[in-house]
Amino acid sequence: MSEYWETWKPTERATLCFVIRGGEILLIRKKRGLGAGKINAPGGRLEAGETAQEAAIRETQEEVGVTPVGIEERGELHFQFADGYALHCTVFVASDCLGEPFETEEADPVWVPLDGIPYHEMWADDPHWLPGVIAGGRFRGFFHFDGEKMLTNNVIWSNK
Ligand code: 8DG
Repeated sequence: MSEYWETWKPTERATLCFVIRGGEILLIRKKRGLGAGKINAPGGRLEAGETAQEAAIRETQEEVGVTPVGIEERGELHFQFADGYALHCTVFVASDCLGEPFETEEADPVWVPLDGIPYHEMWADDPHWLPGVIAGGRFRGFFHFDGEKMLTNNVIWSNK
């Protein structure tokens, strides 16, 4: 890993929570905020005093009305944007959720078959790590973006 990332500090911290159950994955069409219009997992920025896991659960509840269960941390994303914004994002996978997802002001939920993930509607880095996460892997990813354009990518997988 380059010296650049060793000294890198995020401006903000966020989470993503992928509920994967019965061959399907719970995704959202995000309606507002960073990445509006894109397909993503539920998630968002940490509030003061919250752990990443608490934020992942809260954001999933707020965005699509379900509570993820069997949650485990599977990766860390490091995003450096050209305008200076730096975002750290912890990636969680949940094995189930309580309740039925419903549309909110923030997001429209959709269950997608694992072999039909719409990467062309997602952030450009996602195909570099989401397939490995679905296969059970753990990773750290490091990316430079200029707006929505990915400039560099580096994903490191750890042994299971
Ligand atoms: P808001 O309510 O304050 O508007 O938003 P929030 O929910 O607090 O934060 P957000 O704007 O939704 O946070 C950005 C979300 O997007 C957060 O979950 C991390 C996620 N995200 C990025 N970049 C990328 C990316 O490249 N890939 C994926 N899959 N997710 C990303 O910010």
